[in-house]
Amino acid sequence: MTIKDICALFDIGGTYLGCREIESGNINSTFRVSFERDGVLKEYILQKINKRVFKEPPKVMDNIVRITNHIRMKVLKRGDSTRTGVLRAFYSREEDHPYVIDDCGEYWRCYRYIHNSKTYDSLDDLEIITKIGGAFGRFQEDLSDFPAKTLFITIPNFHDTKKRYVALREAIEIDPYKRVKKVKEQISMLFEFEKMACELQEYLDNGKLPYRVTHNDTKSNNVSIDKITGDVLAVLDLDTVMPGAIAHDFGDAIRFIANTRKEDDVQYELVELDMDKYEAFTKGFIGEVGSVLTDLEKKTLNLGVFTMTVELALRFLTDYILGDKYFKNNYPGHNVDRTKNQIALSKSILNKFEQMEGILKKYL
Ligand code: GN1
Ligand code: MG
Repeated sequence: MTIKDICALFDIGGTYLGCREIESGNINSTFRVSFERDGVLKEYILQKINKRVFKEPPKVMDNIVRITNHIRMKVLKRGDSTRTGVLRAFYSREEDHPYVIDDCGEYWRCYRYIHNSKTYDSLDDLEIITKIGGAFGRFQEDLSDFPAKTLFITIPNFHDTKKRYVALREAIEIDPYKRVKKVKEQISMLFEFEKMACELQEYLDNGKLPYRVTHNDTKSNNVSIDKITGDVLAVLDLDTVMPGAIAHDFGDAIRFIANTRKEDDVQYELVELDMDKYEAFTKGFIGEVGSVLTDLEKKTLNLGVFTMTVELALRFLTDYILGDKYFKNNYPGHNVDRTKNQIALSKSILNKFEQMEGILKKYL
């Protein structure tokens, strides 16, 4: 089936004009498609849901519909006009569900494209970083009364760092592609980080930290920004919204946004935590969600930054050892380069930990 055929299965009208693939995201395939209706250009985001990663796409979509309805209700209550871009999924033309299935059994979803919006794979504008921090903080706030337990777990143990270590150990044991010998140095570094990186999960396991509804993939490119005003339009990519720790969201965002280099940059010696960006994000995030945090949540936010960085290094390395089946790779060894980058960032975070604590205190 062509993209045009798939679009025809959704309840959207008009004449199909064309599509182009959007090369962002390491998991799903995304297309921007254009239609013309009554002389007006209509654009949509069409996404094929990666079934290897998300085993039950209908349940992923069910989570998304419930979450976006909840947020929309909050937006309306606030009368907040700048936040009207909450994602809205189109339904199938024939059936009563917000996805369609193509002739290969693949699941597709379709969202309205948010006009005059952009997303940032990297950015230096501190004001916009603060707004992105605010968007993720507000997301937490808006969902703080959503019944977390009713959400479907789209990827089991997604941010369970202890289990990520177990997975690495198992991969090393099997070593199906004889790759372990090439990454000995990275493996031993990650084991050095293990104790501290597993502390957060300990707090969750023993009930000292609450499970909240978290986004779990808080990269800057998952926030849609108004091209002209720089205001936040919507939080995107809700596939991994599940119960988790606030520190996961804070940590993952800082890991991505405040890295002086991109996530897969190979100039590892230039990889550092940018403290201005750290502060800009923290200011926005805490400003929106600070009032709901428990003492231990506040105390573990920076631990989350370290944890999420180490955890992603673990995931990239485990995927490499097991044959690069999970993340999209642009070239052989891409996952190793990503691992080295995240290890370099983890070291920088440790070096700057006290400084981070000082800044965080200012906003709590
Ligand atoms: C994946 O596909 P994307 O870029 O939204 C991954 C995240 C990682 C990220 C690293 C479902 O996200 O957990 O942090 O790559 N998503 C999933 O770039 O595994
Ligand atoms: Mg994602």
